Amino acid sequence: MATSLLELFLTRARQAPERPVLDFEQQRFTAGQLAGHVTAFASALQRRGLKSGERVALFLENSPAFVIAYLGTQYAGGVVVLVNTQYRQVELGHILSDAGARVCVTGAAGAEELAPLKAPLSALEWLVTVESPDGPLPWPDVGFDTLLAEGDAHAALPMPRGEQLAVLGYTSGTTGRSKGAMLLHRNLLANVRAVTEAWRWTENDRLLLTLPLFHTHGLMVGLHGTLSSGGSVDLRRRFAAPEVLSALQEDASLTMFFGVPTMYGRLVEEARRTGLRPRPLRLLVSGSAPLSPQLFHDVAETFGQRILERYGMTETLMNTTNPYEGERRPGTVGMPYPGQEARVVDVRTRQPLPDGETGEIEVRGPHVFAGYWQRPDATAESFDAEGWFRTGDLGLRDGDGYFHITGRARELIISGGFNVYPREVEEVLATHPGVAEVAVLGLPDPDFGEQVVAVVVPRSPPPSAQALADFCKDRLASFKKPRRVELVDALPRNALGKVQKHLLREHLQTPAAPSSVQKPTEP
Ligand code: MCA
Ligand code: AMP
Repeated sequence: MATSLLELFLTRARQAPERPVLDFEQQRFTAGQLAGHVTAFASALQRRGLKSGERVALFLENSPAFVIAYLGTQYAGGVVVLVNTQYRQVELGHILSDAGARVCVTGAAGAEELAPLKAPLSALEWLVTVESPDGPLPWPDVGFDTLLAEGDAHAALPMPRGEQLAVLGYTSGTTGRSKGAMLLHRNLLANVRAVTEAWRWTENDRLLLTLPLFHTHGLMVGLHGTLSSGGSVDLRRRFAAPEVLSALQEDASLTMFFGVPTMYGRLVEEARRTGLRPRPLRLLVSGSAPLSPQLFHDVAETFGQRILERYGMTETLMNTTNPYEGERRPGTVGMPYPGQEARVVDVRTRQPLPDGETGEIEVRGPHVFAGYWQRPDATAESFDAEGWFRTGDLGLRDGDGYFHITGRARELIISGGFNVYPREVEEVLATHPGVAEVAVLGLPDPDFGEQVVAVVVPRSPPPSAQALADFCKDRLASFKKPRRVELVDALPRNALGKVQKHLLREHLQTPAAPSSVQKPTEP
């Protein structure tokens, strides 16, 4: 029995080395070729001194190099640290130093972004660069291909054990700083088994994957499912509605597409605009953010297919899914995957609630992570004595056993499937000289689901919305910048001094738009 997803893939690759597994732009990799590169990468890392349990950050776009470095790091016994490619100085400095990453695999732009962080990133010793950097770097670096050539593609290295740490996924920054969710090899394996079983994923499947690999949806659902089922993936650098629609129309070998609701909204628009219709696929999956029943019906009408919506988290991977066979119910996230549990509890008493009543969703099972990296306090707060994990999502289970997500207990904005923690944006904006006080919140957005809005008490002279958006963009990922800024005289606070964001939200959503609203120029 395999003890890791990696072992499952390497075993499959030995059994059927000629099977195509990965297509990217003009390149095709068979399972045997990919396994050879993974093994070479792993053995080269070990030769260069990487020890078991040491962290290797991937700050990389979708590419075969990402897949090789991801699996190769695990085969070398290392721990992968996933980093969103949009992250800038504030996020990079925090994540790479918190994780104590010793190596970072990145491109030329990534290396340039990292360079000013030489001092705070004291654990970082060397870089692997997939493109030649433009100038000198403050760390020694080795080219990706050179590293592969150093390694032995036939080395027989020890397999990671199930209890060993595989990945740190940074998430949930309620304090403004994200925490590393510790995912063990056995978590990855248990969840991918549950997902592939629930969705009847087989070696005959071919997935069109445009989601970023640095997040759970693309990586631990899309890539893991492909590697463990023996199917193949058509991996794209990024999502673009016209290209996806034409691939779905022309390529009869594709059987599945996974996306966030923003992608489906754009695909429907593109289909209506062009009159093009995709061929029916075996499976369309949506997740990472709520899929509105309206969009579910729009896809059904335009594509003739009922999307399967599922619910997951970085800490737990996939939690619940609508049925593959049986009714896919819009506005719900279905039931727990096989071998996993979910329940709804009262937020105060923590007692389980009857069906139909709203509380916090908790989950338990072999897919649930081992805790937050070096944060025993945060870990203890997130679990109860019986091992139930508090998701921070509010919802209910209906009489037929379908879970519905109705809100969030924690402050979180989900914009186009990317998470934005208001506190992190507030902390950055508060350092702007024109800002006396600031509150950040999410408001509905037709494309991204929610948009980031900043309410600012200005100092004189008041800053422009554009100046504040640019200020954020220089320091944080661009998707976190406010798309709307409102200047106010004071923030509403309760008796304890806490900003009453619900009042701000109501005020901002009233049709008579206040005169002080400013919009940064759209990108
Ligand atoms: C890009 N921009 C955004 C977003 N994406 N702004 C707000 N929200 C966004 N999601 C900004 C960029 O910063 C840029 O601004 C401008 O929009 C255009 O950038 P571009 O790269 O062209 O964006 P895009 O191609 O239009 O991207 C939209 C997208 C993307 C394809 C929907 O956001 C995306 O890939 N989302 C998927 C995220 C995902 O995989 N989430 C799963 C997390 P400027 O020009 O000013 O720089 S895992 C998870 O949630 C759990 C586990 C689960 O259940 O799956
Ligand atoms: P992340 O921290 O990036 O892993 O995001 C996880 C969060 O995304 C969950 O806690 C939910 O709030 C949200 N989420 C994921 N899938 C869905 C879904 N299908 N419907 C609503 N929210 C979702």
